Amino acid sequence: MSGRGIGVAILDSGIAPHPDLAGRIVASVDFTTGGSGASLVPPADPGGHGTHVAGLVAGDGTASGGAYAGVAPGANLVDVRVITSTGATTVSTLIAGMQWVLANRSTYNIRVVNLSAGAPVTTSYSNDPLAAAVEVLVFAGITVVVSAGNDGPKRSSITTPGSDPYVITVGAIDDNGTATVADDAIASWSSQGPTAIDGLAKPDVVAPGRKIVSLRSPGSTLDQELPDRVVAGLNPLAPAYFRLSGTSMAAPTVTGVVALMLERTPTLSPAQVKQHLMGTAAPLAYGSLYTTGSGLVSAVAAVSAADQSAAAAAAPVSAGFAGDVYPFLFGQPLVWRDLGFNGGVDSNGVPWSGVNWSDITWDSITWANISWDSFNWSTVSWQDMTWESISWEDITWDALTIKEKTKGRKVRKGWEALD
Ligand SMILES: [Ca+2]
Repeated sequence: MSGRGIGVAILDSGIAPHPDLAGRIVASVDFTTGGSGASLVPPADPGGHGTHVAGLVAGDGTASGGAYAGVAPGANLVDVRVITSTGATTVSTLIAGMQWVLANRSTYNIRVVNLSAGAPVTTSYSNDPLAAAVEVLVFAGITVVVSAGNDGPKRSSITTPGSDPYVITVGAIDDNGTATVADDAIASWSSQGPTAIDGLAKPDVVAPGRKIVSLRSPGSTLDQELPDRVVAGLNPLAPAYFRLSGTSMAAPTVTGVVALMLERTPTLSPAQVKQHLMGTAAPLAYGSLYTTGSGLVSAVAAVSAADQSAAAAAAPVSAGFAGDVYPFLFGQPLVWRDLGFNGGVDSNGVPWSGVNWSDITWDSITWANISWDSFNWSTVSWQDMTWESISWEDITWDALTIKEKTKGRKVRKGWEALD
């Protein structure tokens, strides 16, 4: 189990060539230069952030004798460069990257996206263009993993699109550099729920995110700004690793676990992936629903749970779609955390185990019949989604028009040097 055959899109600052990723960066595109970004470019990471993230997902430890390997060392990486060398990006750049992922998901078998970035929540997720964009990917069958943000310990500091209910939002713990959980603690800067405005329970899960060693991009911005973070591998004359802290580092660990789950059980829908991850996460003695969510992700338990559900996962694909849209079907967020939630029944009194997702329709629409690629979102009134009431600028994405509040709106100003 290594994630072999699974395509993982890294929406970040790029991925630098590295011995630990040899032959597995299957495509690179760059949206940071203002062009269409549709053409392939050589792999590179002027920022240094995306390479670190990519290594946590899929590094194989070649340059460290296996000491610093990622979670899914056989997975293929798709480098979607949407963050500049200084760590900045815009809503429209991120959305352009996601659109490319949607259009090219079959070519590279992209099953999971890692987005270690976010912006402050300024509106309900139902009006938020980044949330809309990640939902399009989820509804297309792509699991989206997002960092919670580094704005803790302030309450309600989860960033968007981590604030979206369909993505898997990952907070960080400090594992104190040891394998035992006895000395673990919440990372103070890990963003906390409930989400601003909507009040949703987030993060969904946590993973280690403090002082994490992964791949170095020599000469990149982070490499130059934080020379004390360089870590040697087998060759001390050419240090191949780098130490960083943040929920940016926690999310790709979960993304790697998702790749393993999908290798084992390729039919899993994003909703099933999320259910298994949250259902098998280890509850923590510290933290709370709003700091650590369902708890610490357990790769072995999550992959095992996914495997056991193989028969269920073979059900028609509409089952997954219906699960994804559950909150809109029944008017409340689906809480995956505990199947005993709400007395073990859904809001209609139906036991969770008895819900036959494939029978669910919404306004007489069978989800299986919808092609999300060509779906005309402009005809949908979805939870009072009133794009027009906000002063967005148009971003055309196939049939979906997403409006951006101001042209060039910054999602993030740059990286912080957390420790
Ligand atoms: Ca520990």
